[in-house]
Amino acid sequence: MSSADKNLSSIDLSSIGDCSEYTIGIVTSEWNEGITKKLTKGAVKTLKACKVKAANIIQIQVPGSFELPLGAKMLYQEKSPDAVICIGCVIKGETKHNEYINTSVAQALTNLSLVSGIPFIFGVLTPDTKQQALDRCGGKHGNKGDEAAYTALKMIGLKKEIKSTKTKIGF
Ligand code: DLZ
Repeated sequence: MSSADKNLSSIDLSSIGDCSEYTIGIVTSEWNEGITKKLTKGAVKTLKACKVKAANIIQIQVPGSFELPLGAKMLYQEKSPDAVICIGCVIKGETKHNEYINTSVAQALTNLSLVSGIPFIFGVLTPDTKQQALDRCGGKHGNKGDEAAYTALKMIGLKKEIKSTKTKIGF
């Protein structure tokens, strides 16, 4: 099924375990604020639906998406969360600025995840048009903020599952 036919936020929260002790950081970019606020709202709603306590959701803002990795690193260093969700929206313009920002942020968040061992979630919309962004922050393609939160919780659960498994993995 193509994404045009599917509400991407039809996610099954019943597969998520007990999240009541998780601490989650959310870093939101102020650029395209009308969109990033809706994405953030969706992420918070999903975290709360999975029993993450409001007091354990730490939210900060950065000026633009390019600043997401550093904001996320600062939050990680100061607050030791179980995951950091990074939310932004970089709309394609007349120049290649969007490509530079998106590539840089994706690589930096990948590096942060691998070095730290906790998930830094790429909740950045990279649309060609504002309408495509609106379709993905509570429109016809759901809310990618919900999915970012879901992904964070799934990855924290995976880490706990691997840690608690009694059997040896591999040879
Ligand atoms: C400069 C810029 C432009 C042109 N477009 C966006 C955008 O669509 N979305 C976004 O999140 N940020 C944008 N920025 C700002 C950069 O992310 C960054 O804040 C500045 O280049 C300063 O480092």
